[in-house]
Amino acid sequence: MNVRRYRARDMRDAMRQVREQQGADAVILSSRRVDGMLEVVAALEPAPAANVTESGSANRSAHTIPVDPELAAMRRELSDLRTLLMQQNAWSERDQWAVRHPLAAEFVERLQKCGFSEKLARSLVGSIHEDSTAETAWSRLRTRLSASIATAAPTVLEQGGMLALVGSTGVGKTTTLNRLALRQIRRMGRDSVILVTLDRQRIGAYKQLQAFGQMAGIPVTLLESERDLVALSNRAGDGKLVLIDTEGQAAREAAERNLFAKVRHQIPLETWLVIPATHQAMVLRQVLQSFQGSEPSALVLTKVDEAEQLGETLSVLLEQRLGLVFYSDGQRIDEDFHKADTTYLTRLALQEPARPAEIVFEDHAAPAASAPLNRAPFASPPRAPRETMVLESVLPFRKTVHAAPH
Ligand SMILES: Nc1nc2c(ncn2[C@@H]2O[C@H](COP(=O)(O)OP(=O)(O)O)[C@@H](O)[C@H]2O)c(=O)[nH]1
Ligand SMILES: [Mg+2]
Repeated sequence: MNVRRYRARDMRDAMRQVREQQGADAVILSSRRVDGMLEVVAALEPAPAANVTESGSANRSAHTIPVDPELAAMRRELSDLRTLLMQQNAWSERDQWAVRHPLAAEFVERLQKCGFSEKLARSLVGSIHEDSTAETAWSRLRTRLSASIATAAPTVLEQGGMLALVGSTGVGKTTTLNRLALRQIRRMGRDSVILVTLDRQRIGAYKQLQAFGQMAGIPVTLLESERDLVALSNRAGDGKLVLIDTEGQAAREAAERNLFAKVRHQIPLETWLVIPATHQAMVLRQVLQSFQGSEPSALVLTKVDEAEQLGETLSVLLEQRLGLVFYSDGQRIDEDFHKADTTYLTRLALQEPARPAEIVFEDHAAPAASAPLNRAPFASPPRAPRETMVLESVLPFRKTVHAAPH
Protein backbone atom coordinates (compact mmCIF):
# COMPACT_ATOMS: atom_id res chain seq x y z
CA MET A 1 0.00 0.00 0.00
CA ASN A 2 1.32 3.41 -1.04
CA VAL A 3 1.04 5.72 2.01
CA ARG A 4 1.94 9.45 1.90
CA ARG A 5 1.79 12.42 4.19
CA TYR A 6 0.70 15.92 3.06
CA ARG A 7 0.74 19.37 4.58
CA ALA A 8 -2.00 21.72 3.40
CA ARG A 9 -3.78 24.97 4.24
CA ASP A 10 -7.19 23.30 4.46
CA MET A 11 -9.04 20.15 3.48
CA ARG A 12 -9.71 21.37 -0.03
CA ASP A 13 -6.00 22.03 -0.58
CA ALA A 14 -5.14 18.63 0.92
CA MET A 15 -7.62 16.84 -1.32
CA ARG A 16 -6.14 18.58 -4.35
CA GLN A 17 -2.61 17.49 -3.42
CA VAL A 18 -3.72 13.92 -2.76
CA ARG A 19 -5.52 13.78 -6.07
CA GLU A 20 -2.49 15.15 -7.90
CA GLN A 21 0.00 12.81 -6.23
CA GLN A 22 -1.96 9.59 -5.77
CA GLY A 23 -5.03 9.98 -7.95
CA ALA A 24 -8.76 9.95 -7.27
CA ASP A 25 -8.75 6.46 -5.70
CA ALA A 26 -6.55 7.45 -2.76
CA VAL A 27 -8.08 7.10 0.69
CA ILE A 28 -7.50 9.63 3.48
CA LEU A 29 -6.45 7.73 6.60
CA SER A 30 -6.03 10.60 9.03
CA SER A 31 -5.97 14.37 9.32
CA ARG A 32 -4.82 16.65 12.11
CA ARG A 33 -3.74 20.22 12.73
CA VAL A 34 0.01 20.79 13.14
CA ASP A 35 1.34 24.33 13.64
CA GLY A 36 -1.72 25.84 12.00
CA MET A 37 -1.40 23.56 8.98
CA LEU A 38 -3.47 20.51 8.14
CA GLU A 39 -1.51 17.25 8.02
CA VAL A 40 -3.16 14.54 6.03
CA VAL A 41 -2.14 10.91 5.57
CA ALA A 42 -3.46 9.23 2.46
CA ALA A 43 -3.06 5.75 1.06
CA LEU A 44 -3.51 4.18 -2.32
CA GLU A 45 -4.11 0.48 -2.70
CA PRO A 46 -2.29 -1.17 -5.56
CA ALA A 47 -4.67 -2.04 -8.41
CA PRO A 48 -5.94 -5.62 -8.03
CA ALA A 49 -4.56 -8.17 -10.47
CA ALA A 50 -6.89 -8.73 -13.40
CA ASN A 51 -7.61 -12.38 -12.60
CA VAL A 52 -8.37 -11.86 -8.91
CA THR A 53 -12.05 -11.87 -7.96
CA GLU A 54 -13.55 -10.97 -4.62
CA SER A 55 -15.76 -13.98 -4.23
CA GLY A 56 -13.67 -16.44 -6.09
CA SER A 57 -16.84 -17.87 -7.54
CA ALA A 58 -17.20 -15.73 -10.62
CA ASN A 59 -15.46 -16.61 -13.84
CA ARG A 60 -14.66 -20.13 -12.67
CA SER A 61 -13.38 -21.15 -16.07
CA ALA A 62 -10.42 -18.78 -15.67
CA HIS A 63 -7.63 -19.43 -13.24
CA THR A 64 -8.69 -17.35 -10.20
CA ILE A 65 -7.07 -16.67 -6.86
CA PRO A 66 -9.63 -16.18 -4.08
CA VAL A 67 -9.14 -12.95 -2.15
CA ASP A 68 -8.48 -13.20 1.57
CA PRO A 69 -11.91 -12.46 3.19
CA GLU A 70 -10.20 -10.30 5.83
CA LEU A 71 -8.61 -8.21 3.11
CA ALA A 72 -11.95 -7.88 1.32
CA ALA A 73 -13.62 -6.73 4.56
CA MET A 74 -10.85 -4.22 5.13
CA ARG A 75 -11.22 -2.92 1.62
CA ARG A 76 -14.95 -2.44 2.10
CA GLU A 77 -14.35 -0.66 5.39
CA LEU A 78 -11.83 1.66 3.77
CA SER A 79 -14.27 2.45 1.03
CA ASP A 80 -16.98 3.28 3.58
CA LEU A 81 -14.52 5.41 5.46
CA ARG A 82 -13.64 7.29 2.32
CA THR A 83 -17.31 8.05 1.61
CA LEU A 84 -17.78 9.22 5.18
CA LEU A 85 -14.72 11.42 5.05
CA MET A 86 -15.81 12.96 1.79
CA GLN A 87 -19.22 13.74 3.27
CA GLN A 88 -17.64 15.27 6.34
CA ASN A 89 -15.36 17.25 4.15
CA ALA A 90 -18.31 18.69 2.23
CA TRP A 91 -19.99 19.63 5.49
CA SER A 92 -16.94 21.16 6.98
CA GLU A 93 -16.38 23.30 3.88
CA ARG A 94 -19.84 24.82 4.28
CA ASP A 95 -19.23 25.23 8.02
CA GLN A 96 -15.87 26.77 7.37
CA TRP A 97 -17.47 29.23 4.95
CA ALA A 98 -20.08 30.08 7.57
CA VAL A 99 -17.36 30.69 10.16
CA ARG A 100 -15.43 32.92 7.78
CA HIS A 101 -18.55 34.83 6.60
CA PRO A 102 -21.01 34.81 9.52
CA LEU A 103 -23.18 37.64 8.21
CA ALA A 104 -23.46 36.16 4.72
CA ALA A 105 -24.28 32.75 6.19
CA GLU A 106 -26.99 34.26 8.38
CA PHE A 107 -28.49 36.03 5.36
CA VAL A 108 -28.45 32.86 3.25
CA GLU A 109 -30.36 31.07 5.99
CA ARG A 110 -32.83 33.95 6.31
CA LEU A 111 -33.41 34.05 2.55
CA GLN A 112 -33.91 30.30 2.34
CA LYS A 113 -36.49 30.47 5.13
CA CYS A 114 -38.42 32.90 2.93
CA GLY A 115 -38.39 30.36 0.11
CA PHE A 116 -35.50 31.74 -1.96
CA SER A 117 -33.39 29.14 -3.69
CA GLU A 118 -29.95 28.49 -2.20
CA LYS A 119 -28.35 29.44 -5.50
CA LEU A 120 -30.03 32.84 -5.58
CA ALA A 121 -29.44 33.41 -1.86
CA ARG A 122 -25.72 32.73 -2.28
CA SER A 123 -25.43 34.97 -5.30
CA LEU A 124 -27.27 37.76 -3.46
CA VAL A 125 -24.98 37.63 -0.44
CA GLY A 126 -21.95 37.37 -2.69
CA SER A 127 -21.54 41.13 -2.86
CA ILE A 128 -22.28 42.16 0.72
CA HIS A 129 -19.59 44.01 2.59
CA GLU A 130 -18.67 42.05 5.67
CA ASP A 131 -17.52 45.19 7.44
CA SER A 132 -20.89 46.98 7.15
CA THR A 133 -23.55 46.65 9.84
CA ALA A 134 -26.15 43.90 9.47
CA GLU A 135 -28.87 46.50 8.80
CA THR A 136 -26.93 48.26 6.05
CA ALA A 137 -25.91 44.98 4.44
CA TRP A 138 -29.49 43.64 4.53
CA SER A 139 -30.87 46.87 3.13
CA ARG A 140 -28.36 46.70 0.24
CA LEU A 141 -29.32 43.10 -0.38
CA ARG A 142 -33.01 44.07 -0.46
CA THR A 143 -32.32 46.87 -2.95
CA ARG A 144 -30.27 44.54 -5.12
CA LEU A 145 -32.98 41.88 -5.09
CA SER A 146 -35.68 44.37 -5.92
CA ALA A 147 -33.64 45.86 -8.77
CA SER A 148 -33.05 42.41 -10.23
CA ILE A 149 -36.73 41.69 -10.81
CA ALA A 150 -37.53 42.65 -14.38
CA THR A 151 -40.65 44.69 -15.03
CA ALA A 152 -42.42 45.55 -18.28
CA ALA A 153 -44.41 48.61 -19.28
CA PRO A 154 -47.99 47.99 -20.45
CA THR A 155 -47.42 49.93 -23.69
CA VAL A 156 -50.16 48.06 -25.54
CA LEU A 157 -52.72 49.43 -23.08
CA GLU A 158 -51.65 52.99 -23.76
CA GLN A 159 -51.41 52.70 -27.52
CA GLY A 160 -54.11 50.16 -28.27
CA GLY A 161 -53.75 46.90 -30.14
CA MET A 162 -54.47 43.24 -29.52
CA LEU A 163 -53.59 41.65 -26.24
CA ALA A 164 -54.21 38.02 -25.32
CA LEU A 165 -53.82 36.45 -21.90
CA VAL A 166 -52.53 32.89 -21.78
CA GLY A 167 -51.83 30.50 -18.93
CA SER A 168 -53.02 27.38 -17.15
CA THR A 169 -56.63 26.87 -16.06
CA GLY A 170 -57.80 28.76 -12.99
CA VAL A 171 -54.79 31.04 -12.66
CA GLY A 172 -56.85 34.22 -13.07
CA LYS A 173 -56.78 35.01 -16.81
CA THR A 174 -60.45 35.99 -17.09
CA THR A 175 -60.29 37.98 -13.85
CA THR A 176 -57.20 39.81 -15.11
CA LEU A 177 -58.91 40.47 -18.43
CA ASN A 178 -61.87 42.01 -16.60
CA ARG A 179 -59.49 44.13 -14.59
CA LEU A 180 -57.66 45.36 -17.66
CA ALA A 181 -60.96 46.11 -19.41
CA LEU A 182 -62.21 48.09 -16.43
CA ARG A 183 -58.95 50.03 -16.24
CA GLN A 184 -59.23 50.86 -19.94
CA ILE A 185 -62.88 51.91 -19.65
CA ARG A 186 -62.02 54.23 -16.79
CA ARG A 187 -59.18 55.80 -18.72
CA MET A 188 -60.45 55.91 -22.29
CA GLY A 189 -64.17 55.19 -22.18
CA ARG A 190 -66.34 52.24 -23.18
CA ASP A 191 -65.68 52.54 -26.90
CA SER A 192 -62.00 51.90 -26.39
CA VAL A 193 -62.33 48.20 -25.50
CA ILE A 194 -63.47 45.07 -27.30
CA LEU A 195 -63.62 41.85 -25.31
CA VAL A 196 -63.05 38.61 -27.17
CA THR A 197 -62.87 35.08 -25.92
CA LEU A 198 -61.47 31.94 -27.47
CA ASP A 199 -62.49 29.92 -24.45
CA ARG A 200 -65.05 27.52 -25.87
CA GLN A 201 -64.02 24.67 -23.68
CA ARG A 202 -65.89 25.46 -20.49
CA ILE A 203 -69.57 26.36 -20.63
CA GLY A 204 -69.23 28.80 -17.76
CA ALA A 205 -66.21 30.60 -19.20
CA TYR A 206 -68.04 32.60 -21.86
CA LYS A 207 -70.95 33.31 -19.51
CA GLN A 208 -68.49 34.64 -16.93
CA LEU A 209 -67.03 37.10 -19.42
CA GLN A 210 -70.46 37.94 -20.85
CA ALA A 211 -71.74 38.86 -17.39
CA PHE A 212 -68.81 41.19 -16.98
CA GLY A 213 -69.39 42.70 -20.42
CA GLN A 214 -73.02 43.40 -19.53
CA MET A 215 -72.10 45.06 -16.30
CA ALA A 216 -69.35 47.11 -17.87
CA GLY A 217 -71.47 47.93 -20.91
CA ILE A 218 -69.08 46.57 -23.51
CA PRO A 219 -69.54 43.87 -26.16
CA VAL A 220 -68.10 40.40 -25.73
CA THR A 221 -67.45 38.25 -28.77
CA LEU A 222 -66.94 34.51 -28.78
CA LEU A 223 -64.59 33.47 -31.57
CA GLU A 224 -64.57 30.09 -33.30
CA SER A 225 -60.84 29.94 -33.74
CA GLU A 226 -57.78 32.10 -33.53
CA ARG A 227 -58.04 32.69 -37.32
CA ASP A 228 -61.06 34.95 -36.65
CA LEU A 229 -58.66 37.33 -34.96
CA VAL A 230 -57.34 38.35 -38.37
CA ALA A 231 -60.69 39.89 -39.34
CA LEU A 232 -60.88 41.60 -35.98
CA SER A 233 -57.41 43.07 -36.18
CA ASN A 234 -58.48 46.04 -38.32
CA ARG A 235 -60.64 47.20 -35.41
CA ALA A 236 -57.66 47.36 -33.11
CA GLY A 237 -55.29 50.30 -33.04
CA ASP A 238 -55.86 54.04 -32.80
CA GLY A 239 -55.98 53.60 -29.07
CA LYS A 240 -58.58 50.83 -29.30
CA LEU A 241 -57.79 47.73 -27.33
CA VAL A 242 -58.89 44.20 -28.20
CA LEU A 243 -58.57 42.04 -25.09
CA ILE A 244 -58.51 38.30 -25.82
CA ASP A 245 -59.33 35.65 -23.22
CA THR A 246 -58.13 32.11 -23.87
CA GLU A 247 -58.97 28.74 -22.42
CA GLY A 248 -56.64 27.38 -19.80
CA GLN A 249 -54.16 24.87 -21.04
CA ALA A 250 -52.19 22.29 -19.15
CA ALA A 251 -48.47 22.91 -19.46
CA ARG A 252 -47.92 19.84 -21.65
CA GLU A 253 -50.77 20.80 -23.95
CA ALA A 254 -49.47 24.37 -24.25
CA ALA A 255 -46.06 23.11 -25.25
CA GLU A 256 -47.63 21.08 -28.08
CA ARG A 257 -50.21 23.58 -29.29
CA ASN A 258 -48.32 26.86 -29.57
CA LEU A 259 -51.35 29.11 -29.32
CA PHE A 260 -51.52 31.88 -31.97
CA ALA A 261 -48.71 30.34 -34.03
CA LYS A 262 -51.03 30.28 -37.08
CA VAL A 263 -51.96 33.96 -36.99
CA ARG A 264 -49.02 35.64 -35.38
CA HIS A 265 -47.31 36.50 -38.65
CA GLN A 266 -50.50 38.16 -39.98
CA ILE A 267 -51.54 40.37 -37.09
CA PRO A 268 -49.76 42.41 -34.45
CA LEU A 269 -50.62 40.51 -31.31
CA GLU A 270 -49.16 40.73 -27.86
CA THR A 271 -49.52 37.93 -25.32
CA TRP A 272 -49.03 38.07 -21.57
CA LEU A 273 -48.58 34.94 -19.51
CA VAL A 274 -50.61 34.79 -16.29
CA ILE A 275 -48.92 32.89 -13.46
CA PRO A 276 -50.08 32.38 -9.88
CA ALA A 277 -47.78 32.97 -6.91
CA THR A 278 -49.14 29.72 -5.45
CA HIS A 279 -47.22 27.52 -7.89
CA GLN A 280 -44.15 25.72 -6.62
CA ALA A 281 -40.88 26.70 -8.27
CA MET A 282 -40.70 23.50 -10.29
CA VAL A 283 -44.24 23.89 -11.66
CA LEU A 284 -43.63 27.55 -12.44
CA ARG A 285 -40.48 26.73 -14.40
CA GLN A 286 -42.40 24.12 -16.34
CA VAL A 287 -45.19 26.61 -17.14
CA LEU A 288 -42.73 29.28 -18.29
CA GLN A 289 -41.06 26.73 -20.51
CA SER A 290 -44.30 25.31 -21.93
CA PHE A 291 -45.86 28.63 -22.84
CA GLN A 292 -42.81 29.86 -24.76
CA GLY A 293 -44.62 28.82 -27.94
CA SER A 294 -47.25 31.52 -27.31
CA GLU A 295 -44.37 34.06 -27.29
CA PRO A 296 -45.42 36.00 -24.20
CA SER A 297 -43.83 39.42 -23.81
CA ALA A 298 -44.71 39.98 -20.14
CA LEU A 299 -45.99 38.30 -17.00
CA VAL A 300 -48.98 38.94 -14.74
CA LEU A 301 -48.60 37.49 -11.25
CA THR A 302 -51.85 36.53 -9.50
CA LYS A 303 -52.81 35.17 -6.07
CA VAL A 304 -49.99 36.89 -4.22
CA ASP A 305 -52.35 36.88 -1.22
CA GLU A 306 -52.59 33.08 -1.29
CA ALA A 307 -48.86 32.37 -1.48
CA GLU A 308 -47.26 30.84 1.60
CA GLN A 309 -43.93 32.31 0.58
CA LEU A 310 -43.07 34.61 -2.25
CA GLY A 311 -39.34 33.81 -2.24
CA GLU A 312 -39.83 30.74 -4.37
CA THR A 313 -41.77 32.71 -7.01
CA LEU A 314 -39.24 35.55 -7.09
CA SER A 315 -36.37 33.07 -7.40
CA VAL A 316 -37.95 31.69 -10.58
CA LEU A 317 -38.77 35.17 -11.91
CA LEU A 318 -35.09 36.06 -11.58
CA GLU A 319 -34.07 33.03 -13.62
CA GLN A 320 -35.94 34.15 -16.73
CA ARG A 321 -36.16 37.25 -18.94
CA LEU A 322 -39.87 38.21 -19.04
CA GLY A 323 -40.80 41.36 -17.13
CA LEU A 324 -43.64 41.61 -14.64
CA VAL A 325 -46.36 44.04 -15.66
CA PHE A 326 -49.14 43.68 -13.06
CA TYR A 327 -49.87 41.61 -9.99
CA SER A 328 -53.00 40.87 -7.99
CA ASP A 329 -53.48 39.96 -4.35
CA GLY A 330 -57.15 39.18 -3.94
CA GLN A 331 -60.40 38.55 -5.75
CA ARG A 332 -61.72 42.08 -5.83
CA ILE A 333 -61.65 43.47 -9.34
CA ASP A 334 -60.17 46.86 -8.64
CA GLU A 335 -58.58 47.14 -5.20
CA ASP A 336 -56.57 43.96 -5.55
CA PHE A 337 -54.95 44.70 -8.91
CA HIS A 338 -51.65 46.58 -8.98
CA LYS A 339 -48.86 47.74 -11.24
CA ALA A 340 -45.72 45.66 -10.78
CA ASP A 341 -43.96 47.15 -7.78
CA THR A 342 -40.74 45.26 -7.13
CA THR A 343 -39.93 47.13 -3.92
CA TYR A 344 -43.22 46.06 -2.37
CA LEU A 345 -43.04 42.48 -3.66
CA THR A 346 -39.48 42.16 -2.40
CA ARG A 347 -40.43 43.32 1.09
CA LEU A 348 -43.37 40.96 1.04
CA ALA A 349 -41.11 38.09 0.00
CA LEU A 350 -38.63 38.97 2.75
CA GLN A 351 -41.55 38.94 5.19
CA GLU A 352 -40.92 42.51 6.21
CA PRO A 353 -43.45 45.26 6.87
CA ALA A 354 -44.49 46.57 3.49
CA ARG A 355 -46.49 49.45 2.19
CA PRO A 356 -49.05 48.19 -0.34
CA ALA A 357 -48.20 49.11 -3.89
CA GLU A 358 -49.99 51.65 -6.01
CA ILE A 359 -53.45 50.51 -6.96
CA VAL A 360 -54.10 50.47 -10.68
CA PHE A 361 -57.46 52.15 -10.28
CA GLU A 362 -56.09 55.35 -8.87
CA ASP A 363 -59.47 57.04 -8.61
CA HIS A 364 -60.69 54.41 -6.15
CA ALA A 365 -57.40 53.85 -4.38
CA ALA A 366 -56.94 54.62 -0.75
CA PRO A 367 -54.20 57.23 -0.49
CA ALA A 368 -50.89 55.42 -0.01
CA ALA A 369 -50.01 57.45 3.09
CA SER A 370 -53.01 56.13 4.98
CA ALA A 371 -52.14 52.52 4.21
CA PRO A 372 -51.09 50.55 7.28
CA LEU A 373 -47.33 50.24 7.27
CA ASN A 374 -47.03 47.34 9.60
CA ARG A 375 -49.50 45.00 8.01
CA ALA A 376 -48.13 41.48 8.31
CA PRO A 377 -47.89 40.45 4.67
CA PHE A 378 -49.51 37.06 4.93
CA ALA A 379 -51.52 37.45 8.08
CA SER A 380 -54.60 39.10 6.63
CA PRO A 381 -57.62 36.80 6.68
CA PRO A 382 -58.84 35.63 3.27
CA ARG A 383 -61.48 37.95 1.89
CA ALA A 384 -64.81 36.65 0.77
CA PRO A 385 -65.32 36.80 -2.99
CA ARG A 386 -67.36 39.88 -3.76
CA GLU A 387 -66.44 40.53 -7.36
CA THR A 388 -69.99 41.24 -8.50
CA MET A 389 -70.66 43.55 -5.61
CA VAL A 390 -67.59 45.56 -6.37
CA LEU A 391 -68.44 45.75 -10.05
CA GLU A 392 -71.94 46.98 -9.34
CA SER A 393 -70.65 49.54 -6.95
CA VAL A 394 -68.21 51.08 -9.38
CA LEU A 395 -70.12 50.77 -12.63
CA PRO A 396 -73.70 51.65 -13.40
CA PHE A 397 -75.45 48.39 -14.18
CA ARG A 398 -76.65 48.45 -17.77
CA LYS A 399 -79.60 46.31 -18.68
CA THR A 400 -78.96 46.42 -22.45
CA VAL A 401 -77.34 43.21 -23.60
CA HIS A 402 -74.35 44.21 -25.67
CA ALA A 403 -72.84 40.82 -25.83
CA ALA A 404 -74.14 38.30 -28.27
CA PRO A 405 -72.59 35.00 -29.28
CA HIS A 406 -72.02 34.50 -32.98
N1 LIG B 1 -57.18 34.98 -3.90
C1 LIG B 1 -57.10 35.36 -5.16
N2 LIG B 1 -57.91 34.84 -6.08
C2 LIG B 1 -57.79 35.24 -7.36
C3 LIG B 1 -56.84 36.20 -7.77
N3 LIG B 1 -56.97 36.38 -9.11
C4 LIG B 1 -57.97 35.57 -9.51
N4 LIG B 1 -58.48 34.88 -8.46
C5 LIG B 1 -59.57 33.90 -8.44
O1 LIG B 1 -59.16 32.72 -9.09
C6 LIG B 1 -60.29 32.04 -9.62
C7 LIG B 1 -60.04 31.67 -11.08
O2 LIG B 1 -59.94 32.83 -11.84
P1 LIG B 1 -60.26 32.91 -13.39
O3 LIG B 1 -60.02 34.32 -13.82
O4 LIG B 1 -61.58 32.32 -13.70
O5 LIG B 1 -59.12 31.95 -13.96
P2 LIG B 1 -58.88 31.46 -15.46
O6 LIG B 1 -59.33 30.05 -15.53
O7 LIG B 1 -57.41 31.58 -15.67
O8 LIG B 1 -59.65 32.37 -16.37
C8 LIG B 1 -61.47 32.99 -9.45
O9 LIG B 1 -62.20 32.56 -8.34
C9 LIG B 1 -60.81 34.34 -9.18
O10 LIG B 1 -61.62 35.18 -8.38
C10 LIG B 1 -55.97 36.75 -6.77
O11 LIG B 1 -55.09 37.57 -7.02
N5 LIG B 1 -56.14 36.29 -5.49
MG1 LIG C 1 -61.09 31.89 -17.80
